[in-house]
Amino acid sequence: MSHSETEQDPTTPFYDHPTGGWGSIKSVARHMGMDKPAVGVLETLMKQNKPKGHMCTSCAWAKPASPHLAEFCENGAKATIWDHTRERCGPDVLSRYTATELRMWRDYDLEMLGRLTHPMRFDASTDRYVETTWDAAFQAIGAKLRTLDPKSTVFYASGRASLETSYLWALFGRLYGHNNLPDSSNMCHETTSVALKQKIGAPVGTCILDDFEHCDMILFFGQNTGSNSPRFLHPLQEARKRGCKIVTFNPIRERGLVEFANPQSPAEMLGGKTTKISDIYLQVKPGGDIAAIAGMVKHLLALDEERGEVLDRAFIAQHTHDFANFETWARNLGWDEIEHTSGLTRADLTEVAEMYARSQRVIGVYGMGLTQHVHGADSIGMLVNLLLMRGNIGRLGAGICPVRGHSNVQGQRTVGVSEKPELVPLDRLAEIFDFQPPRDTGVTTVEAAQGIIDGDIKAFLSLGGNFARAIPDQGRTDAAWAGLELNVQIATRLNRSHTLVVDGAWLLPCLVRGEEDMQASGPQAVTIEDTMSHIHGSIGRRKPASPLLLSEPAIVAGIAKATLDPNPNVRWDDWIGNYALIRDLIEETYPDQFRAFNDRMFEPGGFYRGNTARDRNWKTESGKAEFTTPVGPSSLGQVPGGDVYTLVTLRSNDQFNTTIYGYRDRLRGLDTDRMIVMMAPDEITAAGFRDGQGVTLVSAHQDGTTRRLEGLRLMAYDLPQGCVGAYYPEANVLVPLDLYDTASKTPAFKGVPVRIEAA
Ligand SMILES: Nc1nc2c(c(=O)[nH]1)N[C@H]1C(S)=C(S)[C@@H](COP(=O)(O)OP(=O)(O)OC[C@H]3O[C@@H](n4cnc5c(=O)[nH]c(N)nc54)[C@H](O)[C@@H]3O)O[C@H]1N2
Ligand SMILES: Nc1nc2c(c(=O)[nH]1)N[C@H]1C(S)=C(S)[C@@H](COP(=O)(O)OP(=O)(O)OC[C@H]3O[C@@H](n4cnc5c(=O)[nH]c(N)nc54)[C@H](O)[C@@H]3O)O[C@H]1N2
Ligand SMILES: [Mo]
Repeated sequence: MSHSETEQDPTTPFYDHPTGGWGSIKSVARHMGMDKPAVGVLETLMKQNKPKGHMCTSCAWAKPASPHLAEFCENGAKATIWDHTRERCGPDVLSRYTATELRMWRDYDLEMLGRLTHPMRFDASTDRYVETTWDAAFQAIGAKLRTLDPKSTVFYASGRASLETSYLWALFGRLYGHNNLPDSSNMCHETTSVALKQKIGAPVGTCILDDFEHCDMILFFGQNTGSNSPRFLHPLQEARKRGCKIVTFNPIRERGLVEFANPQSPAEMLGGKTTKISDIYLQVKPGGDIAAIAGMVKHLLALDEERGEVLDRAFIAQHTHDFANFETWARNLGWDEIEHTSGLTRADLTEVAEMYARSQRVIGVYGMGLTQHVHGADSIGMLVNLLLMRGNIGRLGAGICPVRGHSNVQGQRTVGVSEKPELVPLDRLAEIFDFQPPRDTGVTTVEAAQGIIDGDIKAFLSLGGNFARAIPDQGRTDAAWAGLELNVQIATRLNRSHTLVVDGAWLLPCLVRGEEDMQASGPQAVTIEDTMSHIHGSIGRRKPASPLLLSEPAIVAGIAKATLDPNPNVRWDDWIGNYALIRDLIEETYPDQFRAFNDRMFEPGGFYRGNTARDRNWKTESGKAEFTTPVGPSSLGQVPGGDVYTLVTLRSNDQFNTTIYGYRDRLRGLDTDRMIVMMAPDEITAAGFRDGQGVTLVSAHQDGTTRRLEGLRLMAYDLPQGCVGAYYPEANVLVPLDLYDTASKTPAFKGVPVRIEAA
């Protein structure tokens, strides 16, 4: 089950084409029929991710300086089609349904109502949204916020809003008086921000696209490229063709990492040819990555002892700290424990270690498979340890490459959307805007949810996203939502979070990135930061879905103006009239990273804001890169036993987070109602069940709370022993709110203990 010579997987009922190939284009075409795209969407797509075009609202993958003719992928196209649907969800549509009814709808059906067109107020007496005006909304929200303790309010952001909007959002929060600025990144790569900061002194990845042209090995941990960052498949395919080795660690054999057909290459498309992507594919147990890497580390130490020159001793001496402790820890580990916890064999792990020892330039890539575990920070730490052993950070063709999620999630943190005041230049803000910024730590996403449950949080303002549906312990917060005094949702389409309402809920519809944003000084551009710290300008050219829509910066400014006392240094109207002034403020706040911001924003490939770790300048406690050693009784990771399984919550190929585009998980060969539990066929039998049987998943987390998800069906699927898979967000009721990475509070969405009951 572990090695990868590719054959048709017998447990995938149908599988038409490899990712990137005709299958993708067909899927997009089918999709277009389904969601009624507005006219001209194909033209919009052809400009996507190109200078003077708009930057895709799907993933955060880098945008190359020389874009392909069509620099978009299947999922980027879906995102654009979704944004530019012909369907409208205006007051006429919303007046037909009560919130109580809408709450019962599927995520897909809510969003299928189409683009929101009017500002709406929730009227508790009729249990419906009713039309309002922008001015009424701003004044009422401002008046309410003025009566509340700022610390009892939360300003959540989902990683899509531009740098300009995000900067204003964070500034508004601080001028108002709190650092309660959690972000979707708290559920995602917060583990990265915390772990990489501690290890190498920079909270983001060190690689840029150029590195992928020079590496000779790539180690892939828990990142599903084919579905979640498909444009990454091009550099991967190129690397493979150069002879670069690729090794993947993932419990599931994800198609995009097995093989790939390039839609930009007529020869591959017409010839039905594909490139094999992974040389070795290891189906590690969920949470078994620390053990897997530890096995490789052990073998490297042995090899170095045997033949020398395997470790980069000069680099270790000059650039790292605490190697000796780490070495002792690794030497003392037993292979039995490593094999048991990782689910992989010593032979496989030593083979990968030998390959690593032969390679000169190695990149470690990772995603949610590492970050969303209770020991997520330790897993990232281990991958960095492995890279440091051979000096693979701060050198062309090598480095650590977290693949971020939302298209501007990294940028939001860069410009101040953070609950951690130590990451924000507060003194500078104090100087520029002449105020006393709050210095106390704000709430993370998990703490915000707990605050809503406990009644400590009175107001929730959401810059995009679908907080109530994306967080753990969905059910528990749903009920508590009614205790809020204010719920403000800035959004494009209706979702579950908009249906959990109280008197005092507002639904404020905004432009999407592809739409023209006209302000006093003319049409505006915005900027975003990709996963490789490059900043790109983005211009929307399409006619807005409704004349009543406002831009995100204008909505933030509208609420802020109605809330705050006047301050001569805070000029909301000027800033909204011309976003270049907001970029000037960003430059003034972060002069090293955003030098000449307005002049450079349309540089092909984006401008690089730099990364100290890439230059081997380690801004850590010791001034060096840190070797870290996992501690604690289950430092290698946990393996559930008896009747308890590790539940991994998964994205399908047909969704963007809680936005469900359709019910086909094409790359995994699944076409279902999403209410499935994937499980290894022999384990289904061993547990006394049968394929297709109706089951209920029950949380095995022992905290006295009952968590159950009924209406599921077992689905035989190629998974390691001891784990099951189910879709996010449907399975979020099973994820305990207090099950998170201890260092960063990122929920452990990939390591949820469950039991299976027959329905
Ligand atoms: N089309 C599309 N694109 C997206 C998104 C989307 O929903 N749809 N979401 C965006 C966002 S916000 C994010 S954060 C990213 C998410 O993108 P990814 O980081 O790829 O996240 P997931 O799809 O949740 O899971 C990643 C992989 O981890 C594997 N895995 C699970 N547990 C483990 C483990 O313990 N170890 C290892 N090694 N692997 C494991 C799973 O099998 C899966 O293949 O994608 C972004 N892009
Ligand atoms: N079980 C489980 N749970 C998870 C995860 C997991 O892997 N497993 N992944 C986690 C991760 S990585 C993330 S990032 C979070 C995602 O959490 P969120 O970012 O909060 O959720 P999304 O589903 O991305 O938000 C979708 C909504 O955003 C709104 N929207 C779309 N475009 C725009 C726009 O341009 N502007 C505005 N204002 N609104 C817009 C629409 O109304 C849409 O309904 O979920 C987390 N939850
Ligand atoms: Mo994410």
